[in-house]
Amino acid sequence: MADNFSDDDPRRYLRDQGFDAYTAEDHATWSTLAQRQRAVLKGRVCDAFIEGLDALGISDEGIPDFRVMNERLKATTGWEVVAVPGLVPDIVFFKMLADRMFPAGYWIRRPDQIDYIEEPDIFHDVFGHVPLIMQQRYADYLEAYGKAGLVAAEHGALHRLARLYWYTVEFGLARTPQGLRIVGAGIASSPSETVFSLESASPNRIGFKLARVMRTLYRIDDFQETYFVLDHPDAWPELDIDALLPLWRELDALEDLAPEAVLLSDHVLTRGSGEYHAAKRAAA
Ligand code: HBI
Ligand code: FE
Repeated sequence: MADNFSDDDPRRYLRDQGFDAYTAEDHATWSTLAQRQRAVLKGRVCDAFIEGLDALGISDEGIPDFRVMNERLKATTGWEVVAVPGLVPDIVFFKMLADRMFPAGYWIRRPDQIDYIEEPDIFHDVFGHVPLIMQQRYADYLEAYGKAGLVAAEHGALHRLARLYWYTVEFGLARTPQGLRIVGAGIASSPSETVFSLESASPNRIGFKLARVMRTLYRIDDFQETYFVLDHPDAWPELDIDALLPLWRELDALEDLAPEAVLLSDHVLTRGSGEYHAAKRAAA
């Protein structure tokens, strides 16, 4: 066992994917999820996402083998997917990203959990996150995010980094000449949020600004009330530590913003009706 490593040492959390241990049922669960998701993503996710799936051999046929994916990923952006047992501590997560390792759960949900799981499984982590890591700018952004996270941890700014990840890597949208497209893994691995994020009248869709996002609280239990929109599917923010430190100090003097807040200074692409979450609150 890897028990000689300290809690914040990434090596403590590294596992073998155990590819040969997946059952026929596991592979069938993957196929169901991947087929459904590829169909709903057509015309909704950014092109680079589909290109990444194809280039990595992430298919509908069954759970991908990390050894095969990693050959292609390493050759293209120098990244590697590593198997972990579940959520790793924030510091470990940041260290892994800073080292161009993307932690992915290796377990897959049971058939009775097909539409909802509490913790990310291999389908969310690999199908949702890994395709865009074939893009150099995205790969660089994730590495910069990890490095910024390690600094944030020393400056009481972990929450700012978590909000940034949430509203870009997990729930980001982007403008394209063909219209809005999905870039976030939390959306791209969920059939219902794939449709909701782009087509519902309920959520706000607001132009991405780093400081704005770092002030904004988020919901982890339901669809987002606001999606932030990059100018382009490859327009990931620069994370310059020398600029982040003074920014965090400025933001500490300001109130946090509610997930549904809209400011006069926002570039509002869609002002949401809020109807979806209002109905839920009324029913509760
Ligand atoms: N661990 N395996 C795993 N996957 C994540 O996405 C993850 C994590 N630990 C912490 C974390 N995410 C986030 O809270 C960070 O963005 C702060
Ligand atoms: Fe995720």
